[in-house]
Amino acid sequence: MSLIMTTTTLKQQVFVHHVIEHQLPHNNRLITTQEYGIGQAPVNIALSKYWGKRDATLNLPMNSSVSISLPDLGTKTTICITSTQQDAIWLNNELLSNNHPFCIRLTAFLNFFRPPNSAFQVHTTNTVPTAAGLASSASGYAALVLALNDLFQWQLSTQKLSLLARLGSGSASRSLYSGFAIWHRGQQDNGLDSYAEPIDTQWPELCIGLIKINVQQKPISSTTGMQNTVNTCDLYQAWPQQAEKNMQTILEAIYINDFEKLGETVEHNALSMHATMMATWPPIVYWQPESLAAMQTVWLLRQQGILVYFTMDAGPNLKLLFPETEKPAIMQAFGDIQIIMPFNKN
Ligand code: 2P0
Repeated sequence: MSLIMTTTTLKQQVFVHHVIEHQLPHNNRLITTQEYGIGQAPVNIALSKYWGKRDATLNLPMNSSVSISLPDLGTKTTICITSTQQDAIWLNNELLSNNHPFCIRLTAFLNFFRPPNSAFQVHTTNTVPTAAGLASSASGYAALVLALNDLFQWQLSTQKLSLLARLGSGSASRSLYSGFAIWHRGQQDNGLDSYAEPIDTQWPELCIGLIKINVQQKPISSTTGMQNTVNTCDLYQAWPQQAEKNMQTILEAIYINDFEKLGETVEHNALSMHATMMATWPPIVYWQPESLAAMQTVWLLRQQGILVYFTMDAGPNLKLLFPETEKPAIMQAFGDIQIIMPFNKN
């Protein structure tokens, strides 16, 4: 067991070393830092999903994925170095105990960058209203990596920051960018070619609607859930190929602003991912009765000629996609909805 743990850690350390190269702290090298570092990053919603790892140690995905970031919803993090014994981590202005799962995961990540005999003080605040029911590990690790880059003055490229964020949480690789982003699956075992890049196109009419069903902690984490799916779901064999195909279609739709093509593929992709979750053993069902009711409302609206589609992640909440022209109809059908226009600057 300890041998496995050691090998695992080494593999990650080698990865980090390759990404940061000479900027990493060494025992006999003076580390220059700013007094503190700041980072801010948006949440992102996958249009074509990441579900399953080809390497769980380095968070290397089975398939590429495409996302849209939501401006103004995300995480802001400040970090500094202290001479105390242990890291001190504040989440939304609350000091967490060191055995809190959030701290354990964060501290393990910070170990890759820790100067000798030092601890970090981290203040992280989610600008995602909890009511929106959006996951924040993606924006969280992206903001943390940006804050570390600022603290240590690494001056890394965004592509390299995306690699580091991915090590913290796969979907964080996409949260370094505004607008659309593509996270490349990569081919190499060392993980150096699995990073996200921005897609240089805008879609000003595109609206994302957040429908809150339930914001309680999910029954099973994405990390565990996707590993169980890979290990026990026979349907999963078809997933990586479908996901790559869906992603190509979504990219085409984005480039030519074909809303129907985008919506159909996004919704099909999400439901296919949820089918693999349900066919996992023990089963993973993130849906609640209200999730299905909201889906049925979407399907009914489409029958009435309204252009609206949904996507869902590892939770019961729906995210709607629709063009601006459908806003009044959507607001009428779903009272409690938060609408975001990712490319609308006001
Ligand atoms: C996504 N999800 O593409 C998919 C859709 C959830 C469903 O990325 O283990 O929190 O930290 O790499 O990134 C959630 O997975 O998992 C996720 P880890 P992560 O957005």
